[in-house]
Amino acid sequence: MFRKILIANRGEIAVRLIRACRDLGISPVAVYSEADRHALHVRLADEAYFIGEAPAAQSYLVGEKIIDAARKSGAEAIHPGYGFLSEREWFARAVADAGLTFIGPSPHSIELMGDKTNARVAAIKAGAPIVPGTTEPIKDETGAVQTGREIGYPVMLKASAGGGGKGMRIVRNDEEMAAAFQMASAEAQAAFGDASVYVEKLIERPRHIEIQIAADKHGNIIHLGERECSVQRRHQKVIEECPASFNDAALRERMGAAAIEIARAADYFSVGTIEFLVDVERNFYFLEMNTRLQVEHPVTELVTGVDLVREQIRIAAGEPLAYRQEDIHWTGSALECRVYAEDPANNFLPSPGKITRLRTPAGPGVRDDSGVYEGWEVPLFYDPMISKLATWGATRAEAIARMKRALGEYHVGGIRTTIPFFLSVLEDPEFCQGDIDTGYIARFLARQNAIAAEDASQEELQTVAAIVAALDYTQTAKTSAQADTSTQPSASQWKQAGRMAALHRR
Ligand code: MV4
Repeated sequence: MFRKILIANRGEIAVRLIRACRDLGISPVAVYSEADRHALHVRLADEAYFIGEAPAAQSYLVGEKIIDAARKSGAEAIHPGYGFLSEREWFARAVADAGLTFIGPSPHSIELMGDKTNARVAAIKAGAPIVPGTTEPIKDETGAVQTGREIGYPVMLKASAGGGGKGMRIVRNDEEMAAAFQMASAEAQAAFGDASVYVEKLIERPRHIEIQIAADKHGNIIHLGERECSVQRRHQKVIEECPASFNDAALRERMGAAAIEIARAADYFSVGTIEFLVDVERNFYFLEMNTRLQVEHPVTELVTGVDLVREQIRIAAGEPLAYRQEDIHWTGSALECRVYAEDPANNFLPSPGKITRLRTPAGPGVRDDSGVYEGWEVPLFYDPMISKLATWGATRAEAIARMKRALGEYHVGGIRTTIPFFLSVLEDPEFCQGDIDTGYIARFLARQNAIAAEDASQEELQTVAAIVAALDYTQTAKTSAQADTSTQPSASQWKQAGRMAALHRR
């Protein structure tokens, strides 16, 4: 086993990796940029190396600086976390060339799965279902129309080099195809430097379900069940859960088996995730593979009891998996909310700044993977996620109730966070019934906006009523004074006048 590991990341995931190192008796080494001098991960590590200016392109994305820091510290391995260098095949190769161990899969697996059409070919080889469509890029508009007809509309154009929704276009008929093909190609070229586009059948109202796998360097592969990640906003996951509320043991078994075969076809070792779309009839289709530890791994850990980071480190060190498939059991239900320094009342605008007060939730079934502390300033240079709040319950309803309890305890002063947004989602009957798909959040926000607009027009009406009533009261008072009677305004008139005063204070 390694004696020292360099952690090539920041924020909550760096803290999570440091904790795994401690549990294994390994000394954790941090790296930090100018903006992270006082960050939590730097404080918790045994040593920390400065790697450059705040922009990630000058620090966390510079492989050479990170490998230099590893050499200086005497670390034997580098953990990339997620994002940054985690899925750069050249970095995995450079780490190996420096005589160090990359805690992740081989450069070959990263490269293979990085290309979506290659990944589809690997899935076919594995005998796994893929979304009907092409495994070769489309040549021109004529080819696009022909393919659209063959597959049957509606279809989706996707960038071969893509992911994350860029270069994607829905096409519903021949007439739309030519323009959509041009747009998708141009977008793919701009975003990935590769204009290749392929075609898939459009899956309407799909769920995003992913299978966690773990594979060692001795050919053993297991799956750890699914996570439901359908609750997304603009291709960013917001709430994840394990298990998926619609799932059952039989479907989990089939999806797990498909995921294992796909991992085998990619000669995969390390932990990894196979993404699927699941349609309304519960058919599942391979989408892509993520060749890294994922943000949402804690929900799987809470339900299976497996420490995925520990397994990932053990695998990198060449040890066999500590579990056989029959050792994996799923108990209860877990949810995760990604808490962001963003203002949900202002279209999720980033809200960096100093955390002046911090009270974090705890108690039965609560896990808070945080990267911040009171008095620290959230920098504007990186992803503004400040913590991942996860809860476990014997049932999904209990996990939801505990999440509400935990969010209620959570107080972050000085910056805006997405905590109030989560509280409103957890009150939504559709969410609570598990009635979710990848379009859920867009529909939820549209509904909320409609309610807000209705409230605003109601308030306007009340304001007009208040002005009319107040004018009427002034008239009445004058008349009363003249008539020398002791007319008192009614309680409701006071309320209206109060509303008018409030209007003037705005
Ligand atoms: C799809 C799809 C429907 N049909 N493919 C979006 C990101 C990219 N990785 C895959 N995506 C989708 N591919 C077919 N053939 C719907 C989506 C999709 C989506 C997928 C997963 C999570 C959220 C999503 C939100 C919108 C669309």
